[in-house]
Amino acid sequence: MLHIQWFPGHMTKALRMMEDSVKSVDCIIYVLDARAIESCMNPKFDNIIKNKPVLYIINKQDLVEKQDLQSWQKYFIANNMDFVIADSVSGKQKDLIINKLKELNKKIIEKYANKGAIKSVRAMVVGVPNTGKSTLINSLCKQKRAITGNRPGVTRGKQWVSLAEGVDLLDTPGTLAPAYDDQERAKNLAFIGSIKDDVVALDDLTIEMINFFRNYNPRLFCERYKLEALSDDNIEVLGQIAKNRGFLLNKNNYDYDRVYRAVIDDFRKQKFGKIMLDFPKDK
Ligand SMILES: Nc1nc2c(ncn2[C@@H]2O[C@H](COP(=O)(O)OP(=O)(O)OP(=O)(O)O)[C@@H](O)[C@H]2O)c(=O)[nH]1
Ligand SMILES: [Mg+2]
Repeated sequence: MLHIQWFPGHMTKALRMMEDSVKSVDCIIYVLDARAIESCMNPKFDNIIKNKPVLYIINKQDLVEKQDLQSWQKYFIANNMDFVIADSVSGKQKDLIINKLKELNKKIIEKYANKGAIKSVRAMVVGVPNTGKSTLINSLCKQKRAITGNRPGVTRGKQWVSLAEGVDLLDTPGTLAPAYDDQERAKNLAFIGSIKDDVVALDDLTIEMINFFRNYNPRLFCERYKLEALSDDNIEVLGQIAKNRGFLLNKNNYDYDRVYRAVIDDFRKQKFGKIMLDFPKDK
């Protein structure tokens, strides 16, 4: 069983900073990873964002199948949630996102315009770690202004970035919930690299991945590691992978650490294909 909890001091600080900064912004950009949309919803944000218009960015769309996103599109529409499906590395959705932001803040922009003033839209960008907040900001300003990286906890302080289109964006550090009663969510966040690997037991995480594939599609897993069938015995599966890959400490012992790393990296590098972990519960 996995027991994941990761809430370091910088996240407490970041949430406080967000509570403070939200007073001076017009709207929120809430960045979600398309592979685990539900798990990326952080209840800790609810209170912070409750009085502001929210634009959800379903990011990393390139990592899931288009048809899997359909149920989420329906869900967001049914719940009156504004959203854009995006892949921030490409930055193709720049105009769409800026237009949506202006649409969302139409009233206040018009109010200023009536007085002969130009209002720039101020948006705070929030999300759990590693969803692509800083990458999104860079794609919108077409410059590498915010630091990015494929691990959680890259952004530490707050950073304002101004776009020529009259939009100011506040980058914030990724933050998680202080505790996860629902370890299913925590597990999904660990799968997509939103929780630091140092705080997750890699052997447990790998076993959770094997269990996941046993349900999802055992054939995919077997093909990747050239297994005849997926045994019910997880330790046996780990041994078979080590044997087939030649991960040996010495003649008589498998190098299990290399097995863990291989399975987790393969998942994160889409070596099993495009996998969506969360689907909407209430439709
Ligand atoms: N495939 C794909 N990768 C993306 C996309 N957007 C961001 N990434 C990658 O996701 C990783 C995390 O991106 P960041 O922008 O640093 O994420 P962040 O949300 O700012 O992370 P923290 O600051 O740690 O909270 C990087 O390796 C990005 O290249 C996307 O749309 N598709
Ligand atoms: Mg960042």
